[in-house]
Amino acid sequence: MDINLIGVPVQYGCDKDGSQEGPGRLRELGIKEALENNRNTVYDMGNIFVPNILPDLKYKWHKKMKYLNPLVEINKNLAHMVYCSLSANCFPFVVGGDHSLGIGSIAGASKYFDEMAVIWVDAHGDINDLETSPSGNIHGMPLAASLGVGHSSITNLYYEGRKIKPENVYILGARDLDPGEIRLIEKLNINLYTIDYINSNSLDGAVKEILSKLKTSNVDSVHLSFDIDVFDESLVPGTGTPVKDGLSFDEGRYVLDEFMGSKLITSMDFVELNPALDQDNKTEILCMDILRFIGELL
Ligand code: Z70
Ligand code: MN
Ligand code: MN
Ligand code: MN
Repeated sequence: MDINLIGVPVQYGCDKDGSQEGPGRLRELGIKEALENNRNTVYDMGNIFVPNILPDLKYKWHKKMKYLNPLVEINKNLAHMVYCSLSANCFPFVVGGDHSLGIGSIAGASKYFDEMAVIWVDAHGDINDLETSPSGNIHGMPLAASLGVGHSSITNLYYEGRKIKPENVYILGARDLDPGEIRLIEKLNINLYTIDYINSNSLDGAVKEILSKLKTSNVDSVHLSFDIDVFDESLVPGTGTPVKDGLSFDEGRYVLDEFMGSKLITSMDFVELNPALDQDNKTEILCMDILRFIGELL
């Protein structure tokens, strides 16, 4: 398959310096070669343009949502790059950068497909709106925005209206949800597989249930949004918000093996590496191991 590698060197969504170095660092470490093999050709489409905005200006566009207008512009461009990639029969592989880029990748992919599902693999739900967000950081809002909940500049991004239906959303690995996120997940009846659920049932059971629901629903595509903070904090010091009790390396590989191996996945995000926070290159080495594994599955 042909893969379009799309970098989004953005940190405005997490408001923590360093995430913008993710795509560049992963290129230095050979992300293109990691994803490429006999079956795959990787086209490095470069980075989506990210303007330089001084931190003093973060509230210039909205009193709560930080860097709103720059993030809208970046995500609109990303959405179009994802849409054009799919239109040319190329798999969009989007590398962050922080998770605010999920707004653009889901907008672009959902415009191309009729009925898209989203699997959100993350320690967080990223399903806050501007009212429930404790931080004003837009990387905590992409899933809500894609469901049509939140500020209209992000819910109507790239095209008017909601991008995905709640019954087509699957959250896996969550263990740091805000009260407002739990309320919205319950209200919309979103498929939620928390670490608590996984520990009292099984990871295998959760993954198999997601796959069986996907196969029996009428979805024609699945976007996999993978936040590396789903891994346990001990494995990923180089991410903005490490959280305890996360997945082991083997569990992360298992999840990817099952999802990518199912051949249902039609686009993907790989986000939240922050090279500036890494310790002994631990996180970037893990990322490259995971990316080589993904390359074998694509
Ligand atoms: C919190 C918020 C978040 C990632 C932190 C945190 C969100 N729920 N997402 N790190 N990747 O600010 O909305
Ligand atoms: Mn996230
Ligand atoms: Mn659609
Ligand atoms: Mn996260």
